[in-house]
Amino acid sequence: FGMESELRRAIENGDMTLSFQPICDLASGRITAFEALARWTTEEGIKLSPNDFIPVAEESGLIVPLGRWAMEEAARTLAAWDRSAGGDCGVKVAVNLSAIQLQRDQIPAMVKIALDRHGISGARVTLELTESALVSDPDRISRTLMALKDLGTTLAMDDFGTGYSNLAYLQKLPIDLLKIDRSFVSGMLADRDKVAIVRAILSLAQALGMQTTAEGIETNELAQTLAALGCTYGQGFLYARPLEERAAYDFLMASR
Ligand code: G
Ligand code: G
Ligand code: MN
Ligand code: NA
Repeated sequence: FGMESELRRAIENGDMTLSFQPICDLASGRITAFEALARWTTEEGIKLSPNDFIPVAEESGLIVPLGRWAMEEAARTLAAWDRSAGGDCGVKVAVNLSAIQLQRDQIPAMVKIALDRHGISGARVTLELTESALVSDPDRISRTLMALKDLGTTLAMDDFGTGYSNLAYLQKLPIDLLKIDRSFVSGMLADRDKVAIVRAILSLAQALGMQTTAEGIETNELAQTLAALGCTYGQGFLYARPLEERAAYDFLMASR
């Protein structure tokens, strides 16, 4: 079917790229990581958003090669930034993992191969999972996440609060960080219900010994409020939009 074969080709011929959006320590403003976000420019020059093609990739199973490509490309980019910086460039890279990938691929082996190929330590990588990854076979997911922790990676729960949150289960898994979904963060200064939800997530994270990242920060006031509430990291247009590889590196260097 059309989009499927085009997607397969895009992965092979370089029409798929990664953009990088900075994640900052809210207290210091320092960039601590970049989230790698897939971008597809079709042969007709149309830019497709992951929201358009990730679902297709998941339904067709192409999320497995796409996910491998993204991990590989993220590790390659970090190694290139380190070389440019003449050593550890000082940031992590965050890579999104789809629930379907976790079911269908040998994720720890896949991640290890990409890290080894580019000489990147697992401690430099955050893996962003969604709550939907946790609904299937608890024992299997638990083993997979433990193996990813053994590689030294940080595990983040993406879009937290929007999916199925089995809190008892969340507490048993080696999750390091909750990413508070943008839908709760943006507009929260004018919405007491959103503030209540964000506070509840922050206190849950604290009780479970997890760090937090607020997504969708567009104003300084919001960044300051979230920092005062105890949120660890922030991400959003206030800091930068997702940037191409080179622009992200320049942005990082200019921030130091
Ligand atoms: O970059 P943008 O906001 O358009 O991303 C939309 C969604 O697509 C985000 O929720 C993001 O997590 C997801 N996404 C982006 N890149 C990847 C990827 O490489 N793999 C997976 N599984 N999801 C991705
Ligand atoms: O779900 P996930 O966090 O993986 O998605 C990240 C996406 O959110 C990126 O595609 C990015 O373009 C988008 N995004 C990042 N920061 C902001 C922001 O401050 N405002 C809005 N509206 N979108 C954002
Ligand atoms: Mn994400
Ligand atoms: Na998100």
